[in-house]
Amino acid sequence: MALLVEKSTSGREYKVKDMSQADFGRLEIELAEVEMPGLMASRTEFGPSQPFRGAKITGSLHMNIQTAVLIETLTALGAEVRWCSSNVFSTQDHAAAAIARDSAGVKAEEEFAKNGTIPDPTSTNNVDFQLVLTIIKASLMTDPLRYTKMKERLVGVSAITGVNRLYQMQANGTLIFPVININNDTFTKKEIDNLYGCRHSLPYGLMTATNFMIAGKVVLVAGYGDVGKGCAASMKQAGARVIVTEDDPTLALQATMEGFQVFPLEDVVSNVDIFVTTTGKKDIIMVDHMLKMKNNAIVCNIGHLDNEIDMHGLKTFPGVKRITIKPQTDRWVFPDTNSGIIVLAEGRLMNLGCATGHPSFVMSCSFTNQVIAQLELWNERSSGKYEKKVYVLPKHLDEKVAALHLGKLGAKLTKLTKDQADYISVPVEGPYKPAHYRY
Ligand code: NAD
Ligand code: 9W1
Repeated sequence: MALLVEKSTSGREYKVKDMSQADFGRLEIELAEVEMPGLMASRTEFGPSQPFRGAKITGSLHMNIQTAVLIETLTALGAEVRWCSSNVFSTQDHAAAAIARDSAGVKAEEEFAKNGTIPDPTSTNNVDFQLVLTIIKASLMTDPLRYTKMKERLVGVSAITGVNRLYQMQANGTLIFPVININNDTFTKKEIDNLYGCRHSLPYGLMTATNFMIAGKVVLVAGYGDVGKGCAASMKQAGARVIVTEDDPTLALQATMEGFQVFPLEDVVSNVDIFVTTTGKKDIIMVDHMLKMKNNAIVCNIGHLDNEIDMHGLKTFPGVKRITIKPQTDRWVFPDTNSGIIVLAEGRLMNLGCATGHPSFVMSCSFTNQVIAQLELWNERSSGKYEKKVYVLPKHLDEKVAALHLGKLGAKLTKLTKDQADYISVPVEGPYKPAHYRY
């Protein structure tokens, strides 16, 4: 495969699919900017002092419109940025083109995204690029420490996925840089992304896939954590009768107090019109359940990867027929009954497969955490504050990210007097922790 790396007028290298989409990308970036107030407020607050002057920031994340606004926030604060798409399917070519043209080195080539390896130099017919690849390969053979040295210059990493692996590296002493982890211990990630992101994109995905009526139907939401709460809330609002499944009695109680019924899947499987999994666990809806479902029941997952729905059991069920209505919407028909179910996004996250993921406002909350974590790591690079460990974002920065999003929504905070602030009527520590602290 030919891999042609080009250079923009300012000398940045890029590889994108279609440079002619840059103007379209710019227009959608401008729409997203207004919806990403935390990122824009960061530009206003930090831009003038150029805190990232001299910093080289490199990222790997879905190269889409929201990420483009993140990249341009980092450059607005003085950083030199290079980006690599993390996934071929999530790359938006117009976003990549606008970034390559205007802001940052971007490599959205499929080869690296697919395999995570440096391509074989002979795989390209671009002589310059062959040379670069050959040099990298050769230096890896003769000087394997080269990249270790590079890593030692690293100031730090802000991470949102792969966090378990980073904790393992910390435990066995192989972590060679500080990490700030923006995960489910961060309120403005967990509560906004998981709850409100999914409350928004579950109905969007369902309507895009089939546009079946939701009002009056029976929807089962498996799991009543934050994702489940968002899903149950939007289905209720759309007029569905919602059943929740839970194994945690506190959350089961909470679901009932919100007016939802709580039953095990087995008890209700033949009465449900739409199944949504949100548990983060595996093997939630198995092929034996599917056999008992109503004709054209919708089965989808908005929880963890593709582990919640038994796609293997379905695919290998003797005599089952798959009818692809359109990409991401399949009707699976069982042989004896001729009754079928509709599986969305092949059992993977339906809000990404059948909808366009979280809205910009939601991503603004997550990404503002990234900016603040990067600033913290860079500002403290010589103070010794951050050792080669994994840190969570301190609460005051979480609060700062939330505060940066209030203005756009017309909200104004109450200020406590010093007296009020010092007055403590309830103990702050207790055995109870909200669900998201139990990870
Ligand atoms: P959470 O831990 O708050 O909630 C999961 C809930 O499922 C818990 O309350 C748990 O008791 C319950 N549960 C576990 N096993 C169950 C089972 N077999 N039956 C019924 N209930 C069960 O987690 P969360 O924040 O709600 O996230 C859930 C999953 O969604 C995670 O894997 C997360 O990574 C993913 N997620 C997806 C998106 C998206 O856009 N699709 C966004 C954020 C998070
Ligand atoms: N993230 N910009 C796929 C996204 C994969 C993805 C994932 C989002 C966004 C949940 C973040 C097919 C963007 C991202 C577009 C896309 C996520 C996993 C976003 C929702 C979370 C495992 N998790 N997210 N927008 N892929 O919507 O960055 O198109």
